[in-house]
Amino acid sequence: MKKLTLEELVIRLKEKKKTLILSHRNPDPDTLGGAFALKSILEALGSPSSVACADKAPKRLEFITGGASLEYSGEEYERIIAVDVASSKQLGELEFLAEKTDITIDHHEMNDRFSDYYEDMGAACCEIFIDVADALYLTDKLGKEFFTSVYAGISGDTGCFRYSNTSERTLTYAARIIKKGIIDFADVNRRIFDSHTIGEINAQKMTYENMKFYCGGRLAVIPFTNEMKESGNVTDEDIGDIVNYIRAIEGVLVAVSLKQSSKDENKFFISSRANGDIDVSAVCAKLGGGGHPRAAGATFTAGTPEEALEVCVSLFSEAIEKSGK
Ligand SMILES: [Mn+2]
Repeated sequence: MKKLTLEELVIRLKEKKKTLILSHRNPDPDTLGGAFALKSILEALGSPSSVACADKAPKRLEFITGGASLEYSGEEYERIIAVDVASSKQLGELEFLAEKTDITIDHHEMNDRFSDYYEDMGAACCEIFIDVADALYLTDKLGKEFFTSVYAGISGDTGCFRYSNTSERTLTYAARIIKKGIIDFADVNRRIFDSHTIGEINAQKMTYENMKFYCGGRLAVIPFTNEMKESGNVTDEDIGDIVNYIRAIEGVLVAVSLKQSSKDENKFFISSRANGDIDVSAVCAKLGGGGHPRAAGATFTAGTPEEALEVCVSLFSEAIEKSGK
């Protein structure tokens, strides 16, 4: 697996090839924004491109996808590029495409590097596509779709420029985009952060009724079993960013949502967030996952939801106790 420089990446992207772009499972604004930004770039360079993802895009992110289906058609492609995908597992049901992936463009510290890769540990993977467009002298030629996608990814991964990953570069790139005057950035922010379906509101209600606290209130966990999802009429998509709600509770250092898989009752998904200096990606790595120090996830197997909760509580409690916070 070769580490590419920006120059090498740009040379590879210039090759005209029918391209499949992959986003990570449970897609967020950064992976979709990055994938569609890359699609704009490749099409400007004469390469027809499609985006695929194991999961459907949430409705509120259709402004990025344009409502396009992200289902993998099984078609043959001359090149596959993964965007914002930290490990082959993150491809979900499209994991079988990992070994066929030519290039991965990513910003996660913990990355499996399952293909040749270009990485830059910026706040959002989408920051990279401004660098790529600059290097290709395309920045002035790309239109509203490209800049809306990039802005969505940057805003999404920085919590609307509130998280500690926000850098001078993040703000400079956002300012460059806003200065163009061609995107409705307030609308993008509203769609990402201030728009919820009834299902999401039901999931929030269920979260406040069922959240559990450990470590003297420093660890908050919301377990979602299939039984709960069914009784509350809540889908996996509705639970997507529920972890941020318990993260907002005063005194909570680590917030975790633990979701039982609808397809396999022994499979569990963890989504974790840290408020302080606790590395949740190191905890998730112990379960085969990864991510960023303050936002990470993992998928693991357990016999029952109770057992999964125990594993999760013991690992995160240990990390909190060790941190001395
Ligand atoms: Mn990202």
